[in-house]
Amino acid sequence: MKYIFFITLVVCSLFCSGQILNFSNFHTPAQVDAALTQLQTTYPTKARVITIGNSLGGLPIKALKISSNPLVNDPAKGDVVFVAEHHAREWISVEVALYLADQLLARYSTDMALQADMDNLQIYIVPTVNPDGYQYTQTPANRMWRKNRRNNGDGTFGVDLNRNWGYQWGLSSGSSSTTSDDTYRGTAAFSEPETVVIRDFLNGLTNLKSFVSYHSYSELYLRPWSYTTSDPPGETTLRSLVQRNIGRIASVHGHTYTEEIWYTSSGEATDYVWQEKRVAAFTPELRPSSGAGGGFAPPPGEIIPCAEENFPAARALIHDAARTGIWIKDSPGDTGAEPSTGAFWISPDIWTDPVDLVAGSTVDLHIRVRNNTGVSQSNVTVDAYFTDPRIALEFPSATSVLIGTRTITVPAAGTEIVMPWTVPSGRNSWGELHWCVGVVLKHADDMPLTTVINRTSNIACKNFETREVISGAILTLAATNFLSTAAELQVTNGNFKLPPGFRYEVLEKEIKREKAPGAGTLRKGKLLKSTGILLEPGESIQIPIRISFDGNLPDNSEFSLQGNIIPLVAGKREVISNGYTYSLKSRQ
Ligand code: 0X9
Ligand code: ZN
Repeated sequence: MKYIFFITLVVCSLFCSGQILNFSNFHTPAQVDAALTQLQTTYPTKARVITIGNSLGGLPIKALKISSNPLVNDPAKGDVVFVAEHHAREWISVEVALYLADQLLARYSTDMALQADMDNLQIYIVPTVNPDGYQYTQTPANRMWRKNRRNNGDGTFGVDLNRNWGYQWGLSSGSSSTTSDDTYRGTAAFSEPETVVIRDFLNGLTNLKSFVSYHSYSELYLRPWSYTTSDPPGETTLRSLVQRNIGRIASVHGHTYTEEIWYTSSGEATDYVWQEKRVAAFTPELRPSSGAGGGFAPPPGEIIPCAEENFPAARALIHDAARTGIWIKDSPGDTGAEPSTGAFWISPDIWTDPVDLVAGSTVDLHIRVRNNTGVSQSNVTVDAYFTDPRIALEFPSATSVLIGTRTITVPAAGTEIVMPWTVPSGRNSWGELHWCVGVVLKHADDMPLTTVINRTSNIACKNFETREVISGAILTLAATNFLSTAAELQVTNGNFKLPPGFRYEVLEKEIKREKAPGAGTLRKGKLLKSTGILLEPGESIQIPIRISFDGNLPDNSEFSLQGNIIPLVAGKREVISNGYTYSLKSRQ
């Protein structure tokens, strides 16, 4: 009877949850090694244990590579990296990493959406960044050790590996130079083999998409920057990922992780990754929420619920890294593959109507949103920005300006949206009339993991030349007399009341006239008066008009120059009909 019960349990663990590893207690270092080997043995075609380097004490730093062909590096696939236990005492981070590996492998064969995502990726899971420290904390007296086991040569031990990374290393506000301190940063950036191993491993990947560094505790979901409370470039992109992931975590057991931490840390892992790679890099601080829940040593019963709630957030990042469902072209030849190749500032999916961009005028900005998921996708956010491309080609950035945001449903065939854009006045930082419009597409299930345009199918940009309206600017009014009779062209200010201080002047001496091919004999045009010009049939004219105004035009003041073509009785200045009018408008 006992025997049958045992078999039932085994069958259920294999076929019900698919879980292979045992999470009833924290894994010792030897058990972590055994667990990785067990996953490789169970899934030989999907999982491979690789040693990516050694700790200071000579212990291997291992990664489990999960991929449809783990023995081969496939540069076409995206790389996603999860690491845990920079800090020795943060044992639950090891468990969350192992559980993630176990579940990804277990679900691969039955969850077709996950399988499709995993087939596009190489996922690397490093459960113990700091094996020396992890080993050290196995002795109960050392359970609260945080750092690695560097002999600092002054009777103290340990460098805080999460203060040893090379971006903004050494700031006294976020790390310590005192060797005995828990946040001792080391003698130099990357002085420690453990941070070097992870850094070099990341540098060796061809297509890094995202990086997660698990810590505990407090139930937070942190993003860069860590060294400062200022926002990083790409803040909006990172924040929407954080909020989406927090939502996923909360949906499992109702634990709402928060976004903010109350102190700064410099030389932190995800700061380096965001700065150097511009790929989504997060520091989840796992269970418990406070010291009352056990702090760094929560009861083992917390392992499974903590790992369960963090799985969907990791799963979502994996989906973002693998899919190009909602997308926009970087260039005419872009197929949606990441990264796109060639020029990435010429998106055919971003254009304006009219094409002519007079500074301060409001034009229609058109955006084509593509969908290759085969089904309609709702709640897709489209954010459009413009920016000075000589400062940063990043959307958003500290210098980009939001043009508009729309939340739309994208049918399977894709869609086109239009929003008004007030063309920037003035010149960029290089003195050019040259601006870039960037579009960011976000869907809860398909987010950009980077702000690097050609590395995500969710972001595209297009460079535009503008025309400045400044006092003294010359606009050209062009007209052709398509009538079979001579006509008079009059230039007026239409029905608009010109803003105070605004003037225009027709530059009569610079008028250019030409006969259209096939039109009748060209007679030298005669100026009837300063704004009335005789046009023969088929004759075209370009009239330069200098506009000027005192000071700045008030916001949104409109002016319009109107050309009226009035057919005349041959040889006489006698109006036949009202003719037609057209106009040149702007707004500032
Ligand atoms: O201090 C740390 O290194 C992390 N907290 S812990 O309690 N696990 O030591 C926080 C790192 C902060 N990171 C970001 N804000 N990205
Ligand atoms: Zn930590």
